Amino acid sequence: MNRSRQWDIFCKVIDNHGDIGVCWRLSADLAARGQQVRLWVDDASALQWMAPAGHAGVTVLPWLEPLGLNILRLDSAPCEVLVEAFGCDIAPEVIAACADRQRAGCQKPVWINLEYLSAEPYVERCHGLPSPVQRGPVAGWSKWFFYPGFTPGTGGLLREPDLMLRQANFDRTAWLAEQRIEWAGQKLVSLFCYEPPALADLLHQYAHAGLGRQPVHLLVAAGRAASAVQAVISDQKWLQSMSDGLGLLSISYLPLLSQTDFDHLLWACDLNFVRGEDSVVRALWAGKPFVWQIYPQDDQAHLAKLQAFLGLLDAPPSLRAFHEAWNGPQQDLLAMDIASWSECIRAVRQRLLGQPDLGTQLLEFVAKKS
Ligand code: TRH
Repeated sequence: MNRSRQWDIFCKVIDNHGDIGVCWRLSADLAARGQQVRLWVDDASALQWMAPAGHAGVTVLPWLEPLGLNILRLDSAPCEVLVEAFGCDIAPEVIAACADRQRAGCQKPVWINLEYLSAEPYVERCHGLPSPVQRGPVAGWSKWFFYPGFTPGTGGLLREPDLMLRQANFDRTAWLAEQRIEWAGQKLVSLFCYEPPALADLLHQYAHAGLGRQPVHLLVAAGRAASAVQAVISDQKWLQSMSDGLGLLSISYLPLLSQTDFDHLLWACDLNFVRGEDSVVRALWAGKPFVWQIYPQDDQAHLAKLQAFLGLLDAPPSLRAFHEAWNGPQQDLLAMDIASWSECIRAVRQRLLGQPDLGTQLLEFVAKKS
């Protein structure tokens, strides 16, 4: 059923790293399962640090308009599966090339519209539905909506087959030494966020009270998280509130890590702050307590998405309240009840591990629709 197929995955980078992060992870996962993948992306620059070694079976191609000579690759290895990530419209030349090949007697490709992740109920309703193409060279074909998700009625979550084994064999002390992170046994907390208004309060809490009264070593991700922390600790008003310097808090600023090392970071920490679509799933698999800063949308649609996610977690009241504060306009945070958060995340992880992952489900879906 899972014979090797030629996949063409299309990705437009809107902002941040989630679009390319998900598309790369999916490409690498499919290739590791014996599939051939061409990843067409309009801005591949982040792959230099996210996936410096590339992956056998994945070819990254620039998605420029028009596609020019690269389109010829579709002749040498015709497309069998088209994946349009997050509603990006696939280049018309590609569709035209697929139509030509079908007229020449080839099978039409399975066309997948890979959607954003949400725990909201519409996901189960819409997963797997067809969207007939009305016009153009492929009128009458269907695109299939494929929704990642957290319940058995959805497309599942990206989870490489060897992930749990790698995690079980992970050596935190060795990894920290490799990263040249000086660690003297403090609680390790990773921070990957946008600019949460409550960040100043979080740093204040850690400096004064640590985490459960123990010193905290904060590992700050490169980019917006690092800039946000630096903005807080260089603020005069904040500094004045810190009579003892940083007290129980120490900070390391990380370089941009590969996706593999980003996972290692989440496995190494006692608490993870993550953001966006991809890192929240990785935090779930890490199985450590975490706090999610959801990607904010102008129409506030993210707030319903956040509530649905907290419902899915069956989050204890303190985890719910903390998320609301971390994602809201307020500046004050509440206490962190790490023990109950750990229990909650471990239970969800266990449940999710019992469901088929996204790569497995996608392969089955494509085999059925071929
Ligand atoms: O970067 P993000 O905020 O991306 C966002 C969200 O996905 C959002 O839902 C989407 O709509 C928007 O992009 C367009 O967060 P996310 O999704 O966690 O993606 C970050 C990726 O970067 C993830 O694959 C992990 C990776 N990463 C590394 O590989 N190394 C690093 O050092 C860091 C900080 C991140």
